[in-house]
Amino acid sequence: MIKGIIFDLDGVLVSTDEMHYLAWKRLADELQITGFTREDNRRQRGVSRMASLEIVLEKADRVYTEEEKAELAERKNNYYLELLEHMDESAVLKNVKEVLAGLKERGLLLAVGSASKNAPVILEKTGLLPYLDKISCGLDTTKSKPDPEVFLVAARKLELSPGQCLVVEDSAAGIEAAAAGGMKSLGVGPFYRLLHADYEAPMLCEVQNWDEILK
Ligand code: B16
Ligand code: MG
Repeated sequence: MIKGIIFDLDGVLVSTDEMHYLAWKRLADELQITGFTREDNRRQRGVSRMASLEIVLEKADRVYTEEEKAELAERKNNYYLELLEHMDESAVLKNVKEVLAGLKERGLLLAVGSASKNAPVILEKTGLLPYLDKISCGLDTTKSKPDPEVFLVAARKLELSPGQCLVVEDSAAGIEAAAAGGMKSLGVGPFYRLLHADYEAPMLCEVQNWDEILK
């Protein structure tokens, strides 16, 4: 029986994907990388900052040193943080707070399992913190999805076994990570049909079969 739910953040609870895209695009433009597209950005969903940078640099016409890559990742993050400054509760996806409150009422433990090192800031700015029992994010982990580390850390913080947890994700890397960690998954978001999750819905607020999913 499911006792805890681990939610990915970007694309599941809040909409930050456009801000990530704009920040990476600004960096790509500065590097005169012309072929960076929204399709490339789709592949960046759920993967770490450094892995996302590698996707941008696939189309570069030169090789970058590790030192240069660290600077580029930091530069992108600064652009992203500039965009986050304007973030507020309006970034929360439709009816997410109501869904979280309903799940809490059922007695479930709720956590975030996000690759983002900015997860605590985002949760604070959007008013989502009070709805969550624990946070596991890029600050707690060294391996990025599809490695299950971020979800295993979340389960440990909730004091549950992986089999007692459900992961809600919008990325292929995240669904793979859930399976690798021995957790059932619910795929949501624009690509939900492509994710091969155990359960699926276009958005969190459109999930109809919670009884079946949580049994
Ligand atoms: P940061 P999630 C992920 O968050 C994003 O989907 C992904 O695009 C981003 O590269 C990653 O966080 C790292 O974010 O640069 O803020 O540390 O979907 O796992 O909540
Ligand atoms: Mg995501």
